[in-house]
Amino acid sequence: MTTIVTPTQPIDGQKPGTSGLRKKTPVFMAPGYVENFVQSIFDGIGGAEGKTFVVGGDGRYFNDSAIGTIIRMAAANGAVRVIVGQGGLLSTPAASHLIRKNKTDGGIILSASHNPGGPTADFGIKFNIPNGGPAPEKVTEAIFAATTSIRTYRISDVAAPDLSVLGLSDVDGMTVEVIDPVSDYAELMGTLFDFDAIKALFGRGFTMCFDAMHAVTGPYAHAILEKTLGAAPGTVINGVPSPDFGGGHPDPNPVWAKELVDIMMAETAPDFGAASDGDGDRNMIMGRGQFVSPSDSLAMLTANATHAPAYAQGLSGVARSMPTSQAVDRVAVDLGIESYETPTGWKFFGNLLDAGRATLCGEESAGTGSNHVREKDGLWAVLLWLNILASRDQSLAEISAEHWAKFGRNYYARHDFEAVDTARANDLVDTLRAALPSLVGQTFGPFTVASGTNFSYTDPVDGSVSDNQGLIVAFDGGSRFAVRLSGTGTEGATIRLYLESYMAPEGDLTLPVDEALSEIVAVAYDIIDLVVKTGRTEPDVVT
Ligand code: VG1
Ligand code: CO
Repeated sequence: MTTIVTPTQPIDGQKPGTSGLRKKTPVFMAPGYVENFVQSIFDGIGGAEGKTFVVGGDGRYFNDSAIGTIIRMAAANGAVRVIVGQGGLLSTPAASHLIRKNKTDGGIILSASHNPGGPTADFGIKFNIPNGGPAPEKVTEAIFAATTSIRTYRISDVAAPDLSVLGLSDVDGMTVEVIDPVSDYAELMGTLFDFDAIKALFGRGFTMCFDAMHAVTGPYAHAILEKTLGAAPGTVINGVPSPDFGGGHPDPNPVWAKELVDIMMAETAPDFGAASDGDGDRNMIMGRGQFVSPSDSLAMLTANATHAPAYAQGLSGVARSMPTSQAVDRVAVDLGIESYETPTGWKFFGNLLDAGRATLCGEESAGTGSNHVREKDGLWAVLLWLNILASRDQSLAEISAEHWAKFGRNYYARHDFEAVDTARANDLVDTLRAALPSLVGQTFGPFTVASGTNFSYTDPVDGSVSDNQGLIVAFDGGSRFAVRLSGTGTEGATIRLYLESYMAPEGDLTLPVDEALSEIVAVAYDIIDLVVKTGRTEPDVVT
């Protein structure tokens, strides 16, 4: 029954990236690593005394043990209550909802999202603030500063409770409440969407496949899609969370969700397909024989959101991350609403959502969400699509064809070059940045450079400035490419090259994406001097 004050030393590299601290699992499992970072979270937010936190994760290897440490440290730091998902499970959007619903002081979410899990794979910890969203930069900077000066951490010697048992227990005077991870979230979804219309859709014989990718959304999808909405048993595949995600990458894109892609491309494909990632905040949307790019999905959801009760009164505005295609901007113009372009990472949407300036937000990386929580939300996106399909009573193919016929089509792809030598990746970015002014006005193949931008964002709500958020080369006519380095990787540098080619409504709207992008890919590779700078000729992953 005592708090132990343990001496420690700062550990290098505990700097949160795009979405919290992500490292290889063995790094997190090293003595003192979790302890140092968690103590730094508490120190960085002005202490834990008297506070309440939500704690949960995506169930990956080391999730339960890290949660036990966090509970004992929260108690020793004077927290009064910790709400934790049964089995240590909480999807990221469900955690965001619980933080808001219970008016807590924030939450600690354990996940490396779409990265693989296991003893030699990836792990992550991030802190979310009381609005339910990822800590903004000023908070992550304070946490990082604390990691560089830490001298002690506090931990209780009382064991953490058994997380498989629902209910209340006491750890050194702090209440631990183990809750069902699904029920609050499922109830929230019921308030946003027309569940009766979706039930009727399934009642009409509509079929669907949801791939939970052995990750956290399995229990949520079973409860909502199959039990509540009446989707046929077996609609959810890979629905039992496993610590190593069945040995795969729980990344919902055509590369890693190949099982779903094969199902959706088969002659016997269901009407609708979807997948979510490790921690449940990403989504992939497919129709029969058709993949919908996340950027297009954001645009189509924005154009059709009023079909769902929560958005029936219209949207206040929409926000997308810089590399996300400009498709949604055209919809915003049509709707007469504001559109915002933010840096990569959900933390930049928080102020816009809190201020009521944006209702929907999205990223090209399969993230879409709304003001119902402060994280992107995979199942929410699936349910909004289902609500729209039910209400319009048209196929996804019909809806997307009509969309492109009205707005034109932003053909889009992202090329990732992984585990590039960090010095070479930095040199590529530095060289392009320096060349940006001189590119303007030059012609490359069919493209003339309209602008070259080192993207900087001034938050319209609090005025904070985030510089160096990626490089954009835009061409006359609306096509463009962007380059930035990943802030979630755990090995070397990952170069992300985002490619977008706009086709007006009178052009060919049904081209294969790689064909539509072939010229801009060649021009982009040439301008960034890819082969010379990296030694690579092919991307590792195309999404
Ligand atoms: C990636 C994506 C970004 C996303 C982030 C976290 O970041 O590009 O859009 O917000 O992952 O998503 P980066 O810095 O590697 O490009 V998740 O689902 O990991 O919480
Ligand atoms: Co994720």
